[in-house]
Amino acid sequence: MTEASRVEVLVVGAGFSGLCALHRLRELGVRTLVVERADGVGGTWLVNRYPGARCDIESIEYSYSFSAEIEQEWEWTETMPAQPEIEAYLNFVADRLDLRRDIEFDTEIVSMTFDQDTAEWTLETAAGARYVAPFVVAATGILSVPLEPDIAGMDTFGGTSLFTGRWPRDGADLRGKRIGVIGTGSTGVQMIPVVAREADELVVFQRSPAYTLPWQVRPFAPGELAELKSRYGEIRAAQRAHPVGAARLSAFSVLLDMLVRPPLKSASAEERRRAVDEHGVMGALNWGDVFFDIEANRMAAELYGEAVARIVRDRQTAAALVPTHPFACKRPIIDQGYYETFNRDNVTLVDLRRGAIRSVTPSGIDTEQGHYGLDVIVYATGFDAMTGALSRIDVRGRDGVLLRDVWAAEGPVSYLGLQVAGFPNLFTVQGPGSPSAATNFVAALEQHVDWIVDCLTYMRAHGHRTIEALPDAQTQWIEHTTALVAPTVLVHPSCNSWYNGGNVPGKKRMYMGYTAGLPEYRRRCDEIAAAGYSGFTLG
Ligand code: N01
Repeated sequence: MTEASRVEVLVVGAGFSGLCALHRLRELGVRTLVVERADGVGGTWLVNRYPGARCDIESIEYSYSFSAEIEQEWEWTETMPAQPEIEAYLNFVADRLDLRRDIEFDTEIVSMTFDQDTAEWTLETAAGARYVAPFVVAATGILSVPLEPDIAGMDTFGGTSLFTGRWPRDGADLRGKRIGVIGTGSTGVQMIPVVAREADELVVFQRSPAYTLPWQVRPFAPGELAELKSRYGEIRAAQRAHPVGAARLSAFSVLLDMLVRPPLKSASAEERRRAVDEHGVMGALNWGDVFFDIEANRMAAELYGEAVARIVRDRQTAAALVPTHPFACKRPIIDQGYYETFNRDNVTLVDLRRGAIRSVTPSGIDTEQGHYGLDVIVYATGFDAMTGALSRIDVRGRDGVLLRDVWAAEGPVSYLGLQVAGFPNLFTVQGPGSPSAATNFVAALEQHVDWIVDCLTYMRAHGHRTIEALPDAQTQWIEHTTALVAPTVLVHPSCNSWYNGGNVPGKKRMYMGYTAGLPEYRRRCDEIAAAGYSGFTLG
């Protein structure tokens, strides 16, 4: 057996979270190593390089706040950054902070085992290398495990099969081809307008239509970024105080603003019509009761259908684009010309609710509605979110218990989204039950990393070697996070989203976000730390 490398903290993953953790732990003087499966930094922003990939939070907020120098030196070109720019930004950060010397790339962890006697984790890679560390920070990402469907005949396709979650590094030439896209979540909605412009023919295979709001992304005007940078302190302070960790316009802030809007149910017919006349699909959904009242939500969906029908010329296509699941149960989507794309002559919508996919054939896709000949099939079919990455690793905690078994039996439990009871010294950045994907991911991960760094500082100062979440504290936390969403449509039985595990066959359903906002979450985390880490046992 090969000699194990020993460090104090092993960080798994070199995406946004892992890079931040490495930098902050180094500042603390902790010997830290990052291991990363891919050959570069960036995590999900390295591999999701499909055409149109873009963030839906503004660049100046979807970026690290820990370095004033980096804030000033990096030049964003657009209000909302596209994937290549985010990838370049993370490479810039890695170089600027000289992070690469402590990152081992092409290193895939397949098991992590906690030894109760030595209070250390041993991690093994796919290639058989071993690492031993008292602490592990799982910066494994919340949307890092693509869900690839199990459709009969997928491997028989004679054309090119592409997966948005592992898009070819050098891109794919889609010009002049007949392209089929399966999936109309955020990814599909982003890529469909872009692909339609390149393709000879585009066939969209839609199982669930999306609610999506039109958005204008634009390059910064001359001097605009410099002006924003000149008051970065103020911008960060506003972000910190904002429930979603992004105070400027974002997909989340639009939802938040809706909460304080008047109820749809008491609006007059004239008010409803005017909302759609003046604000289109946005006007249809922009009512305060749609989050809490399923009937109001259904009424909003009806209005939404009217708004879509004003954009999409073909009546059957317009009707097929109207969702039947509750608005807000899935993540808000913003788009650039999505509905207009269906007015193009080279675009066809296949509504799979009228006849499902039977199989992939050597020449295309066979559905109950007919066969579609294709040169390329793109699978934009989502992720095994939040728990997917750690469930694919054999994570063995106390008494050899497997983390994936705990989550399969109990649901995605966690205390604060930072630790799971029975898995001492394993910190999960953006674990289930934390604000993570219900907020600006970067703001949320910085808060997690800060908390972990403070916790390790405290443990050092007090001579503790282990920290472990207590089962009772974990249960109470889950009860709290679950109670927050109980009165909302987020948990309605007709809502199958990755937020509640409903998109993965067999996954135990539980809403995985924390919805009281980042400031409230930070307050609770800080209070727990100030009380000597209540709810944890320190040894
Ligand atoms: O995944 P999704 P995504 N046959 O799960 C369909 C982030 N993100 O990759 O709903 C046919 O939302 C599935 O249909 P259904 C963001 O957090 C952010 O699009 O299961 N269809 C659905 O339409 C987002 O929420 C950005 O009926 C199948 C689609 O595939 C998250 O990533 C951009 C199928 C999956 O939608 C995930 O988005 C992109 C099958 N067998 C992503 N299996 C931005 O920042 C699945 N589907 C803007």
